[in-house]
Amino acid sequence: MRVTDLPLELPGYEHVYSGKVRDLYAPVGDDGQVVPDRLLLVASNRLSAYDWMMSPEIPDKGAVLTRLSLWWFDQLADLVPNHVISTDVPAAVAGRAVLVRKLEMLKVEAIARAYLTGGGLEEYRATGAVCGVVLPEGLEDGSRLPEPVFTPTTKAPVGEHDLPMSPAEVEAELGAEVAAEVSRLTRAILARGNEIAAERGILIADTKVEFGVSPDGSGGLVLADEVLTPDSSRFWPAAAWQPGRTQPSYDKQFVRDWLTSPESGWDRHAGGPPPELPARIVEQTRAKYVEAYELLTGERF
Ligand code: PZK
Repeated sequence: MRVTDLPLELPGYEHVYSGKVRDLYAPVGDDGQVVPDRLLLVASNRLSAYDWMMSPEIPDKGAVLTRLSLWWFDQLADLVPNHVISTDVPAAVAGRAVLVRKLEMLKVEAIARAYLTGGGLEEYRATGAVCGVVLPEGLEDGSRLPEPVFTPTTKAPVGEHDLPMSPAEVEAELGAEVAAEVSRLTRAILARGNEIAAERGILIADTKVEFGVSPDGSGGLVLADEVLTPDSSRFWPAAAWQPGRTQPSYDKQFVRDWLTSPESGWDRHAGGPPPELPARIVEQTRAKYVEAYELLTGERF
């Protein structure tokens, strides 16, 4: 978040932490004490591109992503339990916040890839494998993988980049049994996501999920955070999919195209901040988020 943006004052909650696009609050009980086992997860309308926060914000982005994530939790409920308790939240964040169980979060970013691009593509070009999984020859940017591959990373602090973790590092962090379960579930979530999305014109190239466990040690892995949103995943329009080039991004393409066009006047390699987005680009971007929600869920936003 920009240092100029103060956290919201939410009655009955204390601000705990802000990431680039989401904010965490802790509920405060009638006795004035922080409720130890719950958190309020708030999705902002902030958008980042080329590692910069854009201004202005994208209206309704937080609500679209929150509703999409809740819908996916339902679609995945037979695979894994999730952290959601309630959508009864303060009016100031209605529709873009959820009350969740506070978990002990695993210190691994659980990523699975169904299509090859980004860091996975770089590793494949250098070694022929991704995260220990040997892949067929001749794959290109955007190629579909034979099956989803688990490619975990470290959780770096805000502003730093996550680093790939080897299977041995994940086992050292989680133990062999939990590591295997995280891998299996992450791949199953992406496979289920793609089964559903493919019928609706969207490919999900890769996704990052977060798991936690109950602090009392009871029960197994719980799916936390947001799931299968355009912020946690690469969504590609299926109609434009064409291996061998960079695929258009479902949500950020208008922003990226404008920022790199002469009209914006911005040189992203010069180090300075990007200019304000024109209203037209903001509205087109909002419409893409809404379109993804409506296509996937079959419901009007
Ligand atoms: C938790 N994050 C990432 C999210 C941020 C950062 N159920 C949970 N229990 C305990 N911790 C978390 C969760 C969840 N979800 C998630 N960090 C901690 C995150 C939103 C905003 F700034």
